Amino acid sequence: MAEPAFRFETEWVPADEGGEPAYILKLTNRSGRGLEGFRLAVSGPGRVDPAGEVEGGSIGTRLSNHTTFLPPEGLVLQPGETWTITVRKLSWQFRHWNDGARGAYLVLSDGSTIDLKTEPTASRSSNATFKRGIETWPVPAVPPVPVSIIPWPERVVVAGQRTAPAGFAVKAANAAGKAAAEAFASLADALFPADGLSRSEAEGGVPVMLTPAEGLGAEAYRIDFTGEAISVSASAQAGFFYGLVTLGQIWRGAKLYPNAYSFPAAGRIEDSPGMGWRGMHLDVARQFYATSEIRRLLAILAWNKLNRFHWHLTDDEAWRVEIEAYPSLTEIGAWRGEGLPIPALLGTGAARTGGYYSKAAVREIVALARSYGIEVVPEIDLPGHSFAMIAALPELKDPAETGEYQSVQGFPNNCINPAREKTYEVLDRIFEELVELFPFRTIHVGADEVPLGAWSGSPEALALLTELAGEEVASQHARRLNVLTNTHGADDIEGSGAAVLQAVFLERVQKMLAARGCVTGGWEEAAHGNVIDKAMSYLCGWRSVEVSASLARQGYDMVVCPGQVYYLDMANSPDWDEPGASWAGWSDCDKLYHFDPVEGWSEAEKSRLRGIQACLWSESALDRGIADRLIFPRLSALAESAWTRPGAKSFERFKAAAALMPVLYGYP
Ligand code: TNX
Repeated sequence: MAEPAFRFETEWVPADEGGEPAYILKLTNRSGRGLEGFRLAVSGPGRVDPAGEVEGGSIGTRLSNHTTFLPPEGLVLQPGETWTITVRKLSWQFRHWNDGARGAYLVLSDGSTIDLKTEPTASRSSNATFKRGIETWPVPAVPPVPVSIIPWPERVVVAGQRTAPAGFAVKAANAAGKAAAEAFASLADALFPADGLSRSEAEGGVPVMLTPAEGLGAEAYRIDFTGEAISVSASAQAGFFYGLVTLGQIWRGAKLYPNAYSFPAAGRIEDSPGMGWRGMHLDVARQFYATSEIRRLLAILAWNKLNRFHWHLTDDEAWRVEIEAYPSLTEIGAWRGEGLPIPALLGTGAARTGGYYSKAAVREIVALARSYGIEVVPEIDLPGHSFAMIAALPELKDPAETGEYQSVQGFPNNCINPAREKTYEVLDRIFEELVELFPFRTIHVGADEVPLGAWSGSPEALALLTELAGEEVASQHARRLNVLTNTHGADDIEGSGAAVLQAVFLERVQKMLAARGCVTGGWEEAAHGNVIDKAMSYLCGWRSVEVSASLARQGYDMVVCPGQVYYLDMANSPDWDEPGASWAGWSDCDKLYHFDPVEGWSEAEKSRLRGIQACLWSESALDRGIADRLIFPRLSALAESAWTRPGAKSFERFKAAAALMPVLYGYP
């Protein structure tokens, strides 16, 4: 193959080299002609924020992590020459191999573009091979328990062993059992298509009787092994389904590792979940995941007995769900690329990329999830994180707004305006369509990371703020305009004008949803102003277990997901060769498994615990090998923390069966 005409390399010089940290970008002209009048566009998770000092060139445009660099005036990059840019004093150091430029291209004077091959950023502190793909533990010769089950059940008393059945022929006695049998067959088929786990008696399937039982919770089940006979008792579809999943897991252990695991000949398993909310959040805004990927993820969640899918559908970078009333949301908001309202962020190249879920796709996903016992909670992130939404619907902004405020991720003026009637009119129509799509009637409205300076240049918002909090607060707020904030993590806005405005907004939004019979979800900042109805809402606590405890004490229902451990985008280790982020910390599977989400909580606080969830924010998930590495096996450790009572957990037992759990891509 011919040498590419341009070579692009980036390097990170960490502080521990003794000097100042620096980010170095080099463009070499390998073509036969001089290059002039061009710009270099780069993006990746790490960003060249306004604090950065650039040598060797200057900044042309910047939007969040997408930066274009201009060469020095009059530069003609001659064949064989290299143009070097050095950036110092960034607010955030790069810490992992996926942080630097992951996509780059040249924009020529006629507007055309040339994609540049972009190798991950090398670090002077590490020459270790970049890690991607899943690392887990091998199944040991002698596991601590004879049956392979994750999450571990409440009570397992099994004895003896029999040759694992060829597969199961599930027999249902009622409608719930029938639905569970069908869902299990489709799950087994989706995850292990060639195993024949679900098969007819004609094909050697061993009958499994689904027996209706009173007195068990909806997700509880009992399995009885008596010689050749296997039965699963439950009171509802979910219980039957989970009983079958447990049987399937035992079967796979015994089949794949017959010397390590066995299929019991006698005994009983009794099981029910410790927590009611066992979830995973997936950010499909920063990276798009096709319906087929979501389908597989749902199957994996079900195999882990997780029952909530928090679908983060919108953010600054994209709007991913079809809304018939406002087609521009997806026409404009679902795509990024050179020359589009949303630039080529997060390592996507010049070409237009992206996507959205049609209503038909959403319906299919929701129905599939339900058959697997999973409720889908859509998130429409408001009033902040709305750059894409505003790009599509500029009427959500005060037309007289001036100046700039910036979000923690470097998006300018990214909050829809709480002082405009139009805002509520638009939201009402969006909610109307969402409520129809998502039968669980729980809609998460975000409320995270509104910048301290939000709406400080909007006369309409300042007038409303004057009305609500007086002139002093409003004029103080106006002074935040054009002041750079959020430079070292999201600012706490409690007590600020932004918090007052956010609170009136949320109060109204929550009422709109409640009027449609919906529970409102929010990130912990939705508690600012204490305005949302606690009986019709829940919060996701992301800062720490302590913050979640204090919100529970105030009476909020809590889903605990602290960034340091339950954010799957945090890297598995602090090392450069490990992909992910580490702004909230890092956490390997061991740490996640042993983490106590209610450490130090009183009994009263615990009564507000709905459960826990893992969150995958997708800025770092630049390729699917990284996504795999971030999700697995940590997702299963979260699942066991949610289902299994703390006293019954065992990391040794978990590790021994972890390799049997299905994964998304299995890429190296
Ligand atoms: C914070 S914590 C966010 C997201 C980012 C994530 C990256 C919270 C509710 N919001 O917007 O994607 O950090 O880890």
